[in-house]
Amino acid sequence: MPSGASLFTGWLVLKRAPALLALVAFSAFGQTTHDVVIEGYQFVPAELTIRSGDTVKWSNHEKRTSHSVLFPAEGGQESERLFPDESWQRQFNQPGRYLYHCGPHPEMKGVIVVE
Ligand SMILES: [Cu+2]
Repeated sequence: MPSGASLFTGWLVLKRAPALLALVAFSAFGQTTHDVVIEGYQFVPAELTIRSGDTVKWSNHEKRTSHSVLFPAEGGQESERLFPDESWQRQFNQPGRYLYHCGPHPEMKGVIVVE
């Protein structure tokens, strides 16, 4: 990889896209938050890929059903029960596949892939 070429490309990005630069800086500090909606007894999206340091926020959009987010591989670590319009968030700092399901409804499954 010729370093001159990548330097040149980087310079172009810096010059042309301050908004993109801001986005990259935002990600570099691990402050990107991704949304997962809980609706119709489903996690949407069921599979989500994020970067190490990112945060995932689960929001319950049901009319009257409460849910939770439970990670069986981590000793059953579970969020508090989320009632309609409540949310819960977790930051992921280690790469891996984090399978989870809803505590009261184990058939509701999801996975967070941390790269
Ligand atoms: Cu549930």
